Amino acid sequence: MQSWPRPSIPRLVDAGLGTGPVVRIHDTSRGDVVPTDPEGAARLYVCGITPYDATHLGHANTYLTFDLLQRAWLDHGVEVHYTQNVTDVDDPLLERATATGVDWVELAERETQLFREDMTALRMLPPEHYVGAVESIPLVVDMIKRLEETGSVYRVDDDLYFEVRSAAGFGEVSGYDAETMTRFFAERGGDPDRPGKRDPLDCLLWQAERPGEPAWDTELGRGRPGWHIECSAIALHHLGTAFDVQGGGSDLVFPHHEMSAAEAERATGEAFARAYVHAGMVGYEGEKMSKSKGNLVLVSRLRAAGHDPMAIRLALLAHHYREDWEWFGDEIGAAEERLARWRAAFARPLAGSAKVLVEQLREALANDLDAPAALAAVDAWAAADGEDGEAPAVARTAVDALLGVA
Ligand code: 5CA
Ligand code: ZN
Repeated sequence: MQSWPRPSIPRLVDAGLGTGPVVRIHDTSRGDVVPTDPEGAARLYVCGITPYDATHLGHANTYLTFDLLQRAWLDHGVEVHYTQNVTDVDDPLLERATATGVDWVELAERETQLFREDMTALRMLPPEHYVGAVESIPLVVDMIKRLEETGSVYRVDDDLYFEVRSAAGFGEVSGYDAETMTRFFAERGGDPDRPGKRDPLDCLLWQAERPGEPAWDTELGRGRPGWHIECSAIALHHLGTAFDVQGGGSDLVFPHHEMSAAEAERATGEAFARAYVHAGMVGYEGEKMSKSKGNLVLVSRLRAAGHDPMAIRLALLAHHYREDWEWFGDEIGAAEERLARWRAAFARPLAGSAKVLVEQLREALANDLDAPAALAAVDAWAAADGEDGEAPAVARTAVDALLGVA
């Protein structure tokens, strides 16, 4: 699939400012903030959208988290290889297409295009590989065949299931107990009660054709991929094993990231990712913002109402990425006011020391992407008088490079 255009990103090292520190980030699996240690280049996979409705602020918040991570890595001096998927065939997409009388392919294409436009407006770094589930079916089939060779695949009717407990590390991503796993599995697309399964948590790898639903002819028969294997197969193909970070929102901790990791580990005998990073949930009207509930604040609607995408970015950055928080609407006004203050400060002939600001920004980001601390540092710089007598251009460049706010 086509990705979206890459925003310009200045290199602070070229401005004589050296490089940033080692980036530390919270790994759900270890339950702790840990240093990332990319060997040469950092490899990042982030779970992409299921394109049946437009980008909302929850999505934007999750993708912004991994945009910041990439900016911190780039500033540290490592290259980044970034892959993101699009779940362009799945139950909720097909259900929405049927309910609205739209062709499912058209629906997916339209919403994916709107997502690209929203990501471009928000100056999000694009993935190097932006990959759909449909175009990845051959990868999925290959991976299921590898799993079959390990003896951990079985049939229920004509569907194929993975024995999750055949992976030694199953359970280590989330750390959840059996009861929590079962509850989330049932709530988030799983089928714990299906007769014929060996373990309630075993997950669907391949779904045989259902009447009226799309299916593809493959060596596994006519059907379509399950959800978790989609991300395992795409990530392994484009990034290899033991890549640096598997990312997404915290609603993907279990089952999605647990299952993807178990499948990949069983198929390759190696770890899937080195760290699992999860952004908090953005809520609205008292509940998690979600396409299925319809309580959405769309990025495209905020843009159409004339809000500067950089203010949308700032409104999200005001919350630490791991926080669960609720959108009330007045955040955008506060962010616009902050953006105006910053821009006025950048337009001054002389300003405070940019070196101090750059150091504070780098430390804040390297410390588990502490965006609120970074915003506070820019606020303080903008409020200080210009007695250091420096041109504000360096500070502006740093805010652009590290926070993506132009
Ligand atoms: N296609 C799958 C991932 S393979 C999927 O979860 N798609 S999604 O469209 O439902 O979500 C896309 C991304 O946005 C996921 O990383 C998800 O965790 C995140 N996300 C969804 N809702 C919210 C929310 N309310 N707040 C924060 N992040 C969210
Ligand atoms: Zn995924």
